[in-house]
Amino acid sequence: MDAILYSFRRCPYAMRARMGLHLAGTDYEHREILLRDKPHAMIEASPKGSVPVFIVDGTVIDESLDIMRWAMPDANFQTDIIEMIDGPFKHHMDRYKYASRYDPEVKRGDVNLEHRAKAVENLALIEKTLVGHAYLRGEDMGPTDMAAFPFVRQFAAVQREWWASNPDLRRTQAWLDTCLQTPLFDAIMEKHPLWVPPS
Ligand SMILES: N[C@@H](CCC(=O)N[C@@H](CS)C(=O)NCC(=O)O)C(=O)O
Repeated sequence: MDAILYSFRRCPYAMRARMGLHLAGTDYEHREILLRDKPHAMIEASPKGSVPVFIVDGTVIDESLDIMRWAMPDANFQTDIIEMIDGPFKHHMDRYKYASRYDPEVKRGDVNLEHRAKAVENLALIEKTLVGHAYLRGEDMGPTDMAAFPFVRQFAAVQREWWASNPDLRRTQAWLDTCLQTPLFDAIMEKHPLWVPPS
């Protein structure tokens, strides 16, 4: 099998893809890229220009969930959670974290607390799902945990003290900490040098 992954270390979509591929024991060439300087070879394979892009035996898979499905064909995703994370949660997180990109009146670096509150409302689904167990579907990390926690990690990192002290998200906080401490997460956060295309 001949496989290549274009990836960016801190991208939550790329993280979920790397977790799937790692668990499946897939042997692939890791090509670390910069979002502001995407290699031609990646754009040629996937003109939409987002990471991750996985190319396996000539087939291009350029959606993170599809890469997870390729790596874990038996994975049974909790679709209500995935849709919340990729839909409204991501929407509100971006507007909370990067408020100035969405409103010219806002100073760079300022956050939007209305969008933060909406994102917290979205996370109530995770908080509720975690009642009685450490992960979203029991005592073992599953595909939905892997697909979701990189985004919650990004959200938590915007205002760490606020996140850690929020009484409405106690189970989600503990779940995130547990996910971050897994050997799987360590493995996929290994640093790679930037890929230099052959000249
Ligand atoms: N729906 C895509 C979204 C991937 C995505 O948006 N990745 C971001 C990085 S986290 C990206 O590459 N954005 C393009 C850019 O910033 O130029 C997937 O699930 O793979």
